[in-house]
Amino acid sequence: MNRKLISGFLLSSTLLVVAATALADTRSFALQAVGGALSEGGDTITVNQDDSVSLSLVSDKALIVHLHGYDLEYALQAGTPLQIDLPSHLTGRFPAEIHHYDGGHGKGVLFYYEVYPK
Ligand SMILES: [Cu+2]
Repeated sequence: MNRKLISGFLLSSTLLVVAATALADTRSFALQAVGGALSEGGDTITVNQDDSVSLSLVSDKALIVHLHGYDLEYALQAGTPLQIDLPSHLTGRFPAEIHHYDGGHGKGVLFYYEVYPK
């Protein structure tokens, strides 16, 4: 390979890396739960696989959210926003269930997390 070919190859590899990075978006969501249900922000978070997903979650009562599929649990203190970086490598529609609400039993699904294949 001569010098010109090598630099051309390096340039196209760099462009490929930039293109691949651009496909993964950064997505931010903010959800507010009142009385164990969402008061705003809708009940479905929709992203694409491998997006960087950041979720701010706040509840008027202490609760534990269990994200099925990814099997992750998040404990929320009343009135204190929790900043969560959600993984997005698994595709599908996953319920985020309330497991404990204000010291009592759960109140069902807080929101759905939908991850579409790339
Ligand atoms: Cu669960």
